[in-house]
Amino acid sequence: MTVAAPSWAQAPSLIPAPVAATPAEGVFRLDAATVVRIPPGDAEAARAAAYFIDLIRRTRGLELAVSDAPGAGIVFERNEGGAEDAYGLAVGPGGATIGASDFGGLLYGGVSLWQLATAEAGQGAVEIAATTIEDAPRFGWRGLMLDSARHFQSIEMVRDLIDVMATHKLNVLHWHLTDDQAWRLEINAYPRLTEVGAWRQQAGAAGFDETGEPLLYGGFYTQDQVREIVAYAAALNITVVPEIEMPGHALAAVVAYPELGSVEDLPDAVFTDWGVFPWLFNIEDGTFEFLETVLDEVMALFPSEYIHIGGDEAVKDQWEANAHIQARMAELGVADENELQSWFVRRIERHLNANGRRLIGWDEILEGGLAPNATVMSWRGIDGAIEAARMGHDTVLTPAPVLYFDHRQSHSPDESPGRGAVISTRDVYAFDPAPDALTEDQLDHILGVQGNVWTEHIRTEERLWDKLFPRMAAVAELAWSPPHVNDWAGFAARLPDQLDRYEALGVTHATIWLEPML
Ligand code: TNX
Repeated sequence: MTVAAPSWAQAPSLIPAPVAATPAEGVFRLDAATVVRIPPGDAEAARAAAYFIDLIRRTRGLELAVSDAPGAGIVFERNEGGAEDAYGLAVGPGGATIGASDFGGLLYGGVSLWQLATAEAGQGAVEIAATTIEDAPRFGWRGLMLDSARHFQSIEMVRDLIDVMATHKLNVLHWHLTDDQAWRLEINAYPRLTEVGAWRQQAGAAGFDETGEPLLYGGFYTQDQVREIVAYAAALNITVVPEIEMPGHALAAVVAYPELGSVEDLPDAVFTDWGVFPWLFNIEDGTFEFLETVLDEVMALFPSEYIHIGGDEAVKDQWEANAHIQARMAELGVADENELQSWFVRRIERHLNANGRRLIGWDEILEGGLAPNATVMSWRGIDGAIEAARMGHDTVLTPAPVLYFDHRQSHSPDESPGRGAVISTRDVYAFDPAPDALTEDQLDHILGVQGNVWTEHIRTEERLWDKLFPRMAAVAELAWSPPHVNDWAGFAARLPDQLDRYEALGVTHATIWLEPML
């Protein structure tokens, strides 16, 4: 593909920006009479077209007809041999053609055409300048992590988020489902995980109703809801990667089933406070049986290649203080607690691999020796990614604080609560996902880029939207667009249209992002 870097002034209003766009003569008028055409019997093209039609209906109020008969209009067609999720889009006076070899490409071609159709806000018919676009993603992992443990989001919010992710061409929802403060996933074999672990009581008087009964808040996702979400995501080319935290961030599970813990003296309820806590799973066979049973149910629900096992911030004090664990370490011949965590993770990896899945974990899984087939999610900067790639392991970049959406994004006193250090949309955009420290071959181990939204400070869904947008648009461009497109001025020029689209879709977004740009 020849790469003509569009100068930002004349680039089409697409986020993420395409690999190449060439202006052509004329305009295409999209109106209520426009027909969307799909190849007969092509179910994936039908789904991609249905999403396009849905976006047009929601944002321009037009109800477009779909047909599998040849003719003029918007044509979805199949090509042979394109790269994964790649597409071509040709807009001319007579109509538009979207060509791709796979479902992702067809879907994203439709998303791009929808963006061109919404470059001007407003309802009804629209004129789209003729153009030819060739496009393909830079990375295969274009992710967003949602922390549903610290604060619970309704299943409707999760579904809406998936819908908006697809408009950004993002394709991985990493779902943080367990932590010290809650266990959010129904597990049939262990009902107390959600009966006990999904609910919290606020400290002090706020934790009781007027009759003195405890007031609990929280919630969990049933397996039926999860199956629906996974299918909904798959229909938008999004893989849901579940995260089950171990050996640390385990308090909710340990409160529900105290025999899993490493100390006798346990809190009798799930914590309402944030931070790094010492509760770890122990290393008994029964605990591995528990974890493997949980993971079996998880694998049955989530068809993703990767299963995230956490691994972060496991302070080892309880393992150090436990004589039984120390004796077992001597038997196993592991030198210290980091090696014990490595032994733990390897054991879990064998179980996942035996079931045809791959293990991914936070970069602490490097300490004490990386499991043989593990993928590293680098959050403490990018050092973990560099180390992993040099060892020949795959890695995903999600460095704190720059890709951490729990941070405030402005100095405005009106902004909703968040972590102190301000990370603006511009800061996100400035992140370089190709570290100089790596050779070309090592760079191939970078699967992609991900924004993380931790929710300690994000109590309401409205605030969550606000923290996500428009910073998610910047992550989308880092993950999708080739390096030659990276240009803050160009992105900033395309951003107002993106905000109009958010408004048309009913997506709450921050406006204070403009502040650091002025
Ligand atoms: C660190 S990032 C954590 C999370 C917190 C986050 C807050 C990571 C793997 N662990 O438990 O929510 O910081 O920014």
